[in-house]
Amino acid sequence: MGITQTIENQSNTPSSDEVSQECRELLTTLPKERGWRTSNIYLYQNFWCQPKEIDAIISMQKHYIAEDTDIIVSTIPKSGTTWLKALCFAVANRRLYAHDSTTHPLLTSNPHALVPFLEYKLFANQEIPDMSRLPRPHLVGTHVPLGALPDSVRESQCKIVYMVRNPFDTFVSIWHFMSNLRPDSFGPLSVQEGFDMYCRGTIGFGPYWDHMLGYWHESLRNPNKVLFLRYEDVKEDAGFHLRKLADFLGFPVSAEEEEEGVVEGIAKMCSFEQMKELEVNKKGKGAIVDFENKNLFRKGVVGDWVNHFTPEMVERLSKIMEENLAGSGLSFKI
Ligand code: PAP
Repeated sequence: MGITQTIENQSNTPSSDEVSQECRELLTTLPKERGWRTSNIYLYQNFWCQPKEIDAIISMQKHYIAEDTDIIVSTIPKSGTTWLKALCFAVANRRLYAHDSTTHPLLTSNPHALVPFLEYKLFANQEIPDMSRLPRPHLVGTHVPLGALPDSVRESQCKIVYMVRNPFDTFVSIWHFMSNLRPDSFGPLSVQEGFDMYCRGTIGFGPYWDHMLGYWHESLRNPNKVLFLRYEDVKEDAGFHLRKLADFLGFPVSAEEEEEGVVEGIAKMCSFEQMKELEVNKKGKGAIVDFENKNLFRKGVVGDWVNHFTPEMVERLSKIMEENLAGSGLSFKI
């Protein structure tokens, strides 16, 4: 990251070994804005993205063919991706790996390593993975808006599990994350600056209101295709939502599993408190890209925004959400 980042900083365009020729040419035609972690982000197919991600997304759009049994875990960054991946992996693989097994993969691997991102891992760095070599059902992650996923996602029977989070907490989480991972040469990012970019939607995969509305509307139209979960609801009653997830994925919880406490066991294994303390999540790195996994575990609570927002920030973001979500039926309790 270090060297290519420096090149990018200097030239304000990605270096030739970082993205494909096709992507480099495309970038010259796209609207651009200042980025949080890269010099620029670009508006590709109506969402904002970093150059390397655009390159991988182009490849994913061409080469990923969703199968009927695939499970796609989708989120806006910092909406509970790590948690949702853990829950989906544990539920979908519970017959292979018992939640109370001392060798459960979630005890030694970060969820992002078990449910790889299409755009950061599988199709990154101009690689085309041989999906047939991955264990089935394929569990993959993405931050890409619904409309930009390949047609096979809509045309196949594959399932999409989406998690949304209150945008106030999501901003706080993104700001902390970006402040930790931003290259030193960029200088610190003030809350005001980050908040302004967030409100304008110029963050990776933003504007987030379009992102959430895309999946929201599809979940209403086609509830067997998209399961729409809220971070706050799952926090409040993980058991209820785990049962819902198991039903949705086609592996309902049996009476025997209920007796064995499987649901409670999975909820506990995937809880913030347990996952944060695992060696792989304290010391490991590289589960998504080349940063320490500990950056994915901060507070894991609902409502931390009250410690960071001024009344002006509350007013501005509330207005944006009201305007953009009006009439959709999607709203957030603040
Ligand atoms: P990503 O999009 O980069 O993968 P993501 O996992 O969505 O990140 O977001 C991290 C947030 O989820 C952090 O929130 P915070 O900054 O408000 O604390 C992180 O603490 C939280 N998180 C991670 N794991 C869990 C978990 N098991 N349960 C609940 N929240 C979690």
